[in-house]
Amino acid sequence: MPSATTQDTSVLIIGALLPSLQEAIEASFDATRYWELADPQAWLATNGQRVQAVVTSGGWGASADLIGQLPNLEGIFSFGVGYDSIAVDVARARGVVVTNTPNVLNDCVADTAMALILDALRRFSEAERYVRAGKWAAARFPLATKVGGKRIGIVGLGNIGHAIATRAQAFGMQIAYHNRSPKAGVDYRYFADLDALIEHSDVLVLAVPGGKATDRLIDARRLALLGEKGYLINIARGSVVDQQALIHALETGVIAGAGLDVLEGEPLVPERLLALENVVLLPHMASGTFETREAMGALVWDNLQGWFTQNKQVFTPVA
Ligand code: 8YV
Repeated sequence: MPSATTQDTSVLIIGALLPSLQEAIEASFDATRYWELADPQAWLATNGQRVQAVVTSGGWGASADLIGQLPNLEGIFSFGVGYDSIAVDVARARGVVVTNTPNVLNDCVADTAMALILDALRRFSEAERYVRAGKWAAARFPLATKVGGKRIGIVGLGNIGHAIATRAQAFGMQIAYHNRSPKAGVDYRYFADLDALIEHSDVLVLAVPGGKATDRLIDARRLALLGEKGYLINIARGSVVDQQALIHALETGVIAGAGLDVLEGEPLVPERLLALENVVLLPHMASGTFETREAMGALVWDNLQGWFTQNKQVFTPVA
C-alpha cells in the first residue's frame, strides 16, 4: 500500500480492522481507535469536530447519531459490500461520501453459498458430527438429497447472485431468479413475482442487500411456499428472514433445511437453532479468506487515499 501525506487528517476507526489496513491508516493518518476509547461520548464532544473520515465495516456501520456528531466529516469508508448499517441518506444529505468494497468478494461469497447448498442438502456437516460422535460403526448415516437437477431460485441477481448462478449451473442445477427487473445479458429464467419463484424453487438463495426494503422479506407465509422439500440459503443479512418463523419452520418440517451464514442478532445464536440438525450455521464468514479480505482492505485504502490525496477520487462510492 502506498503511503499518504495526510498526518493531520483525523480518521476515526470504529472497530479493529484487518491488520495491514489498520497499520497503513495508523501510519499515514491521525487515527483514533473508537472501540478502545474509555468514554466515546466525551471524546466525540471534544474531538468530533476534527474528524474528517470514518473507517468502518458492514458490521459496525455508522449511525445518523455518530454522523451528527462529526460536523466536518468528509467520508465514510466501509470494509464490506453491504452498507445497510450506515446511515447513507444522512451522509448523502450532508455531502459525505460513502464507499464500500464491492466485487472483490463475489467469488468467496458465492463459494460460501454453494458450500451451504451442498452441505444443507447432502448433510455433510451433520455427517461429520456423526463420524466424530462415534456413531458410524453402529449404523450407516441416513440418505441425503441430490443437488444436481434441483431448481435454485436466487433472490437478487446482482454480482454475487450471478456468481452463485454460475457455480450452481456447473453443479447441474436449474437456475431461476427474482429481481425488480430482468437482468440484461442473462438467460436464466426470470420471475417478476417473488412468491412464484419460491413456489418454483427447491433451493431458495438470498443474495439481496439488507435494509428496510428487504426487512423480513422471507416470512412464515413464504417459508410455507418453499415447502417441506425446500431449502433456504442466506448469505445476505439476517434481517432478510423472519428468524422466529424460520426456526419454527425448521422445527416443524415446514421446510426441509437451511444454510445460514448470517443471523438476526449475530453473533448470538438462538439455542433453538443450535439444537437443530437440519440447519448449517456459519459465523458470517463468506468473505473471510486471506485473499479476499486483503483485496477488501486494499479497496478501503484506495478510497481513503484517493479522497484525501488524489483530489477526492473514490473508486467505489455507494450509489
Ligand atoms: C462483512 C459482509 O462486511 O461485505 C459484506 O457486506 O457482510 C462481510 O464481508 C465483513 O465480514 C466485515 O464486517
